[in-house]
Formats: sequence, structure tokens, C-alpha cells
Amino acid sequence: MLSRLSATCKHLLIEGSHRISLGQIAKMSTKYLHEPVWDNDPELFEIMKREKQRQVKGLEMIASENFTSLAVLNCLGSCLTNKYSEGYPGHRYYGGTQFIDQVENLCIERALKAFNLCADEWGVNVQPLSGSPANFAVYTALVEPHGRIMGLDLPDGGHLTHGFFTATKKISATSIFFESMPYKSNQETGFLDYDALWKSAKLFKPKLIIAGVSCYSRALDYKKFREICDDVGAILMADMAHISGLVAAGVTPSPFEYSDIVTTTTHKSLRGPRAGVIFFRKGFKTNAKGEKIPYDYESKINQAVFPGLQGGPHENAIAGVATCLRQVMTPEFKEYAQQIVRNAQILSDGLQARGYKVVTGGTEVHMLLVDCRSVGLTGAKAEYILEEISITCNKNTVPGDKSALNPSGIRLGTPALTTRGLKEEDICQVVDFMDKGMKLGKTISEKSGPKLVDFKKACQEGAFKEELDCLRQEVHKFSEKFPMPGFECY
Ligand code: DSN
Repeated sequence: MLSRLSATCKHLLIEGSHRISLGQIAKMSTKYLHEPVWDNDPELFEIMKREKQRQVKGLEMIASENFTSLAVLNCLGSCLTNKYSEGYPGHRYYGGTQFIDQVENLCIERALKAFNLCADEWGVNVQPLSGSPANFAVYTALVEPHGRIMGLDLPDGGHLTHGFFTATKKISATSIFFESMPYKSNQETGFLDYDALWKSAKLFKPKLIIAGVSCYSRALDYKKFREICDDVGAILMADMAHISGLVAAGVTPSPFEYSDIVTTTTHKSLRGPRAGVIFFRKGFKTNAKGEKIPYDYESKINQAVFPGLQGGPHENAIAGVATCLRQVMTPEFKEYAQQIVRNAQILSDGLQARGYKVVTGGTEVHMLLVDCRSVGLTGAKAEYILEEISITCNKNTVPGDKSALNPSGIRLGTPALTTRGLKEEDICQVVDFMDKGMKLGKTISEKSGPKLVDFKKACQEGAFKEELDCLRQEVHKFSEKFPMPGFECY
């Protein structure tokens, strides 16, 4: 029963000074505490196994997902999860934090190094549990309640936490506790409309402008954002969650030169665990009169994260971020990031060659947005038919869409496929699978009519079902050829 200890547990057991033998444990009434999940909770483990199979057999094209490394998985499933450490290194509210402090300090040191930042000019808080809490902490720290913020509108490729609200409802807490005004992309071209942002900012006079995206396939012009912020006296916060791996590898412009604050998640192109990080300027800035003014972000941001919004940090995740950042600084990671972009461009070119409309006409990063109206499908139908053949992506609004619930596009990304080792020629094969799936979807849709529910039903019947089954098998056969980090690790 105790023979199949996970690699992590086994290693720590052997290396440590644990004196209790497995035989002794087997006799204890608390032996269930020592059983691996497959013995202790087979019901849950069965579900986990199915998810693992789904990940291994499918083609993961959700732009914000990735497959993290075995080292990160080891950290997440380690003893570090047991430790409370409210506070910051050297200033904790609990005893026994001497090693936890080392973990967090190592993470801080590597975070600065990975993005080429000097500790005199930049500080970093590695405790945010993810990207949304990180963003909320920045607003809490630097924008007073009901202070004004501006972010790219969600339907145009922004993020919920950039202040999203609708005509009838304040959706994100960032629009409940702060006053937000969206800026937009050009509804014809899909490119971000910096001039319109500038005009709105002059009227709205925001305290903070967010340069960040969840669905935009072009590099942002951070210099332009800086000009706008300087003109209206706003703080510039870059949310580089999607692209932080590309930034660290130097394959897309870095926001650090122009920004006051930079936030990121760590599990997207950076390929770490699910967590968030806030970088903030330190030292001095020069104002319009040429006077040197000290930045006052550090204590405000640290206090907003803890004790303002969070309690004990997840040190197992912080260790995961630390070990991920070590990998990020290697030549292999740079090559990985370059391949992500090459793969996205091959994907974009391949789909366009087969008649699909890609918003903005291409990509400079890891993702692209396909307007499915070009092939007679809605975003929801395209997402569904692709999922039926084990290609995972998400429906997404395209510029000009009226309904976020029934969007016209799908968002595709290459970080996860690139982690599995897919190269240009493999992406051509992926294009072929997608094209076959979506063309079949078009045929089914023409027969089933406009409603998604009828479309889904038709996919499960007769010859359509057989064709989808066949295509899915082909995708599985193809996908299983590519290794997955941490394959042995549930
Ligand atoms: N939900 C994430 C995404 O898919 O882009 C962002 O937080």
C-alpha cells in the first residue's frame, strides 16, 4: 500500500532524518495520513487520471495554459505547503520561518535577475496568489477607493481585473471599488487605438492606466503608453501575465523600461506554478521641474498584499516560482520562447492560407484570434467541435462583437504545444486537424441550424459522430508522440 510513494515524498523521506519505517507506519491507526492519493482516495484519483489522459492525448491550445516542469510540480507537492509565514522575510508573524525566508528571498532575487532588473531601482512582491489578486493589490495600494483606472475593454482583449463592467452590471470588483473607463481597439482592424485612449485619458484623468491584454496578438507600444500617462499624470501599470515568458527571453518588447508597476502571473508563457508577482519602481524619479522625487510604492504595495488582502503566502508556490525562474534564465528557455512565437506565426499563416480570418492579420506573440464567421461558425460552435476532436481552445469576442456570451472568435495559443516539443512542421499538422474539424463543423451547422444545442446534438449522431471519433483518434495518436513534463507525476 505504501510502496508507490511519489518521487517527491520518497526523496524527502530518504534525505531526511525520519526514523519511522514504512512497516511501522503500516501498523498505525493514522496510516491513512501516509498513503498516497491513489491508495487513500481512489475515487478522486480516478478523476485525476482522466484529466491527465485528457492533457496527454489532446492538443492544448488555450493561450494562457502551459505544462509546468517536474521541478515545479515537486515544489507544489512538498512540505513547504505546511508552513504559515504571514509577513515578509525577516519580519514574520510565526516562528520556524528560517528556511521559508530563504525560499522567498531566493525567489525575489531570481525574479529581479530573470527580468534584468537592478535591486536599487526595482522591488518585487512574490506573494500574490495569482494575477487577479496581484492587480487588485496594486489598485488598493496606489489608487484610492473610487479612484479612476483605465484598461483595455474585456471584449477587445483586456482582462476582467482591468475594470470590466457592462451597461447593467459592475462585473469585476475592480469596477465596484474603483471607477473604470475602458479603452478600445479599432473595430475594423483589431489594432489597439492609442489615439482614442489618449483622448479619453485626457477627459477621464485616470490615476492609473493598465497596459495589458488577455487576447491581443500584437506587441504593445509601452513608450506610447508612457507618453499618455505622463501627459495625464497617471501611473503606468503593465500587466504582462500572458507574455512574461517572452519578455524574460527577450523575444517581445519589455514593459519595464517605461512602466511604474509590472504585474504578472507565473503559469502562462513563464511556465511556472499558478501564482502572481508584482514588480514596483524604487529609488527616485525626476518630475517635470527636474526635481528628484522618491517612489513610494514599496511599502504601499507590500502592505496591500499583506495584511491588506492576503494572509499566509503559499510558499510551496513561491518555491515553484523560484525554480521556474531558474529555468527561465537558461538558453533552453530562450529557444523555447522563440519557438512559441514561430509556432504561433506558422499557425496563423496556415489558418489564413486555408481561408480563416485572423484578427489583425497575424501575430507577434504566442497567441492569435480567429474570426470564425469567416468559416460560417460561431466561436462557441468552433470551440465545441475542436474539443470534440481533443483540441482545446476558448471562444472569444472579436472586435465589433455585440455579445460576450455568443462571441464570434476563438483564441489560440502555442506555449503548451511548444513545451511538448511541437515544431513548425508539427504545427502544420495541427492546422490540418483544426481545418478538418472546423470544416466538418460547418457542414454540421448548416444541417443543424443556428442553435448551439442542436449543433451539439447533431455532433453526437450517425455519420457525424463517426467522423468526429475518427478524427479524434488521429489527434490522440499524433499528440501522444510528444512528451509531457512531469508525466509520471499525478
Ligand atoms: N483567464 C486568463 C486567460 O485565459 O487569459 C487570464 O487571467
